[in-house]
Amino acid sequence: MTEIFNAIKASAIRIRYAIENDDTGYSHNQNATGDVQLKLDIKSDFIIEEEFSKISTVKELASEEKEHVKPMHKNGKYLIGYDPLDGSSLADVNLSVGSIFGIYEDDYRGCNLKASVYVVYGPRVEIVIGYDGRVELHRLDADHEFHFIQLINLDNKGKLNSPGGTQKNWLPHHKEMIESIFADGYRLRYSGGMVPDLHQILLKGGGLFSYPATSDVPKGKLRMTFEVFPFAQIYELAGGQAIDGKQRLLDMTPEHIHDTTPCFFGSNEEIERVKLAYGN
Ligand code: AFP
Repeated sequence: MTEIFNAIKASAIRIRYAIENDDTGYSHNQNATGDVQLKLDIKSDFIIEEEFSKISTVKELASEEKEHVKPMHKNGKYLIGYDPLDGSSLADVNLSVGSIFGIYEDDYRGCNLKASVYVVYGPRVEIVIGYDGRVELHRLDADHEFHFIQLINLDNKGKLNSPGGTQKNWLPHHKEMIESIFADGYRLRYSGGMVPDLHQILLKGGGLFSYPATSDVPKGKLRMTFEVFPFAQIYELAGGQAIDGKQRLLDMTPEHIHDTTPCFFGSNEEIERVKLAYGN
């Protein structure tokens, strides 16, 4: 697993350079979800694939930017689902973006997720690794090396509320829950990039990130394999919870690698409020 983490670190350094120096414009292509791809999406995907191609334990890649899985080494052990540059549309307004990785065995079910990693490309480049029962924060230093900074743990109750989805399309019980959380004094923190938004809640002691079912997008926007399951694992390892409104996200099975799901990530008290609002 260490060589996979090292490949992600090598990719992060190359992607950070691309973000700072390459064209942030749109390509003429669409990904499997129908999003028009940025040149940075394609470049980031290429970098990651190139770094993983050097590792014999990687059996297969499933990228948000590719319709189908890509075989790598037939005797490999791990399947890697990843979003090469999540929130890439924020890069051209100089907001933080990220890369997200789920390292699976056998298939892409939440129960087969063995490790989760995300990279935040912000004022600093940081990597968070959820593995072996803990969540580690590493930071890229001037020597172009990542150094361990701290373990990450969520408080039982937080102060931040990060509500995604088009508000005019929120379902009534969701709207009521979000408003009640703000009425209790929680602070709004939402950039439109799930990586920095979820990273902030983890590092600031907790709260709630939600991207719910809406009247126009009943299955939610965020993808299970590449985005939701890795963050679900990291939030659970940090002492929080991750649900779809009713069930634990990591108990779910995607029918297709690009399947989406409503998702809630947070500290325990906030997730209990979600369960109540969603009729559990
Ligand atoms: P892009 O990758 O298309 O920029 O979308 C980012 C994202 O998938 C995720 O990072 C955000 O949490 C979510 O979309 C924001 O969606 P809204 O723009 O609908 O709030």
